[in-house]
Amino acid sequence: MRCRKCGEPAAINMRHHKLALCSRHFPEWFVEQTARTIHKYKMFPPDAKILVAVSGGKDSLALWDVLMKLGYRADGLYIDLGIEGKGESPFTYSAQSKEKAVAFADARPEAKLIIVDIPALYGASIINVAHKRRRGNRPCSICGTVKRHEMNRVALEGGYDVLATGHNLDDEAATLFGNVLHWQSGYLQRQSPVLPADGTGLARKVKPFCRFYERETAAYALIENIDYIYDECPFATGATSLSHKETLSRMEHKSPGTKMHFYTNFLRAKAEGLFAPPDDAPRDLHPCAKCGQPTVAPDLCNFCRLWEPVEPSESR
Ligand code: Q46
Ligand code: ZN
Ligand code: ZN
Repeated sequence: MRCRKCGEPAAINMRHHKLALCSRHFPEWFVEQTARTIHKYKMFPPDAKILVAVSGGKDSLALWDVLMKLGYRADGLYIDLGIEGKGESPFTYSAQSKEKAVAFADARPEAKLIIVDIPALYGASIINVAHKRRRGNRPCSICGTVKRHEMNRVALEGGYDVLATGHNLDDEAATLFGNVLHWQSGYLQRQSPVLPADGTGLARKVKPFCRFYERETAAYALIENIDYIYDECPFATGATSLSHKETLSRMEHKSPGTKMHFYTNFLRAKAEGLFAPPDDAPRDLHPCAKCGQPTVAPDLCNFCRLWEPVEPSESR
């Protein structure tokens, strides 16, 4: 297989695009495609101040790298959740992923990395909190609440115009697949590469890699020598989203482009009014009594309630 642009041996063959590229032309194409996605979905203007959520994984570090190459003012945010291995495992997921994010920033003089240390700031890791709430084996929903809250907090406090995450096409197609399987119409309405700031304290959110397959972001990270954490969080194993990814990957193998069509046709259909929220959809959001972030809960938001004493009903 030869590069379509120069005829040198190809580093990657993208069957769905009918395009093979070498290790020189693939990164160029990848950066250009990101710029096209940002433009296509009107994600942010050239002078936007961007906060990139970095986990130490390939997608988020590659996104930060590409945004800086495109000349954006982009700072990184690493949230240290205090996740270690499971059971007796010596693997320390948070420590190792933080190391990758820090090394990435240290190697680039223009990169500013903000680190939020959850145990230091709030007095407990998400695993401690999950144990306290009797959800030690399944901390993901607590973890998601903490990450969303802290990303939003830092974006607002830092005066960022937009919060960018490294979700790729495989992530988005798997989420869509799960939401369709259960006809989660609320989630389907909100699944979008751009969520606007809503004026009530929610930062604008964008996913500039939403049209890249996971193997493309991995290839970019590899070719550009971005050192990232290969291991997944120990709690990711067995997640439903992984089995959805496997199912979609089998379909993709038989019919290249399946994931891309599934996701992009959904976005097109939604733009034409499918799953659009009714104009009078009730949104009873108000500021949390403690942190001020918008919530539908009566008093404290889900995040602030995590740090409150455990109710007897929760510890049963
Ligand atoms: S980090 Fe957190 Fe994920 Fe680990 S605990 Fe679950 S949600 S799996 S993306
Ligand atoms: Zn080439
Ligand atoms: Zn709150």
